[in-house]
Amino acid sequence: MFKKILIANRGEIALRVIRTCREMGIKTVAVYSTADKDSLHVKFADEAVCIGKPASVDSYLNIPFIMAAAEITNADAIHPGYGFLAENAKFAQICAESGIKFIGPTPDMINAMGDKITAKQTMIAAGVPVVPGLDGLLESVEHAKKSAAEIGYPVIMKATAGGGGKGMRVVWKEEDIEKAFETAKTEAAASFKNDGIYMEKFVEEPRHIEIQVAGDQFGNVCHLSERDCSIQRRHQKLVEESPSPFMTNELRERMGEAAIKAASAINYESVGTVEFLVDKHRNFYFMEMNTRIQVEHCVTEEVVNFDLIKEQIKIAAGHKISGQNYYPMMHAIECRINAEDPYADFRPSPGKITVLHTPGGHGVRVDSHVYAGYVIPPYYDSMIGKLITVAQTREEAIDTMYRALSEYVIEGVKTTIPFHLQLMKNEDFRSGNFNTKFLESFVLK
Ligand code: MV4
Repeated sequence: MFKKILIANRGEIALRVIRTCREMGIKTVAVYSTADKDSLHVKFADEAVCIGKPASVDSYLNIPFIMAAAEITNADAIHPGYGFLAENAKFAQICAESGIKFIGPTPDMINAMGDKITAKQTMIAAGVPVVPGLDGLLESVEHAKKSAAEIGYPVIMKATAGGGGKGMRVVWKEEDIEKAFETAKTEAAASFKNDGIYMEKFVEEPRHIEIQVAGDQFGNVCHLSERDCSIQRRHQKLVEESPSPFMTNELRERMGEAAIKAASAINYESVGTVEFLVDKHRNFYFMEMNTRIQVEHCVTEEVVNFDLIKEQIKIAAGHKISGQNYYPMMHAIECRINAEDPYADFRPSPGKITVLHTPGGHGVRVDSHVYAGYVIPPYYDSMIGKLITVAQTREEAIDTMYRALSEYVIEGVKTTIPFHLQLMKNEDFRSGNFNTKFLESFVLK
């Protein structure tokens, strides 16, 4: 087992990793930017190294500074958390070359899923359902028109280097193809330095349901059931839950098997997530695979009663997994508490938390790095923390969530709590009647 892990991240996920390391008897090294010198991840780690200025490119994305911090502290592994360098194949490669274990998949696995056309072709070969569409890049406007006519409108254009929604264009009729093709290409080139675009059928009003998987270094892969992440706004998830209210035992078996096929196709090692679009007829299609631990991993931890970070570290150290799948025994919901003003288009609201009272009690978990007097810096994402509730039924988990949200007191910054309070009382949400378009028509009172 590792003796000392450097956590190349900040905020709640850095704290989350430190907590598990402490339980496992592993020493921890925090890295931090000058903007984060008073952060809890710095205080709770055994050692801490300042790696630069506030801007991410000068600190949490600066590979040479992070590697230097690992070397001077004699860390034998690096946990990347999510975001920042978590899916950076070059970083994983440099770790390997430096003899420091990257706690995650290999660079080849990251690359196999990082390019979306490659990933889709790999999935087709593995027998995982994908959205019908063009196999390869769009070569020209004419090619796009011809492909769309074959696929049938509506179609969607996506960047092969994209993911998470950037550079996508939905096209409903031929006369809009040219403009969509040009803007998608320009946007992809600007965002990803790769202007490759592909096309597939646009699935209307889909749900976003993802399957948590784990694979070890010996070729064993298992799934840990699903999370429903359909409550999103501009590709930012706000609420996640497990099990999905749309799930059936039969669909879970089929999606679980497909997710295992997806991960096995790239000999996946570590914990990861296979994202699917699910239409109203319960047809499901591979969307992308996230080769990292995700923000919403906690809802899975609560329903299968399993520490995913511990498993991730053990797998990186060469531990064999049982190969058995895990099924939800409870219902868990997670609300992301962000320093944003839900009444002003979710505009970021950084600043000092002057008063803080955190909810507790039966069935309540709070994963957060903030405290009274903490200043949320404007340089990073605006997450204050995650509020997770767990109960025997979905209805009880929602009621516990409403109660816990009501107890939360955060003064000094605006938060997404008023949004979540209203959502927990929304009849469509409560009855499980929602998809990824739900928030487009949600009006905050
Ligand atoms: C789609 C789609 C409909 N049809 N692909 C958005 C993020 C990126 N990973 C893929 N996305 C979508 N791909 C086809 N063929 C709809 C979306 C989509 C979406 C997906 C999941 C959650 C929220 C979403 C919001 C808008 C669009």
